[in-house]
Amino acid sequence: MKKVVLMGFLGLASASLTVAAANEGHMKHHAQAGEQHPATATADAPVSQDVTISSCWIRSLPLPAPSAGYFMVKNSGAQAVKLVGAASESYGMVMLHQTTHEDGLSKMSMAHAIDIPAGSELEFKPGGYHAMLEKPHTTITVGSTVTMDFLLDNGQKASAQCEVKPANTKAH
Ligand SMILES: [Cu+2]
Repeated sequence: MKKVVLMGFLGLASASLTVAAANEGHMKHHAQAGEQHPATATADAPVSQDVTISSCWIRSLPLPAPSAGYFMVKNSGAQAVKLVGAASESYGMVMLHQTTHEDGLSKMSMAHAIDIPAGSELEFKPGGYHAMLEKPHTTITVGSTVTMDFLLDNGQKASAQCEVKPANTKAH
């Protein structure tokens, strides 16, 4: 039962959230998932003219916890797209996650294809969708900028410059 309570705290992202709780929650989550996640390849993908990523920031957490990335996705095109993956040269692995709330508890799960309807925006934010950034190649320092690429189901990508912020940041 203890793990459920910890993950509940994590999803709330409330002022009472401590770094220690976030750290443990993420580690337990990933230890349990046990899935294999192939790294998303974005290097050769053409840049989308319709989909843009803005206001991207990364919550820096102490190692070995993964960091979480938040941003706004905008699809100004006439076609619906799906966000199907993400990658960063600064991390060995980036995954799309969704925190969901049920019966007063929250949990994280993999999000394999996230709909971005034509003309719409979707915010990735604490307590909802987020990018989970694992296996940093170097120390990711607060105040630095990390490039992230987001892969779409049409084979195109959208890129973002993400600002690294302290662990206790609540919103951008
Ligand atoms: Cu996550």
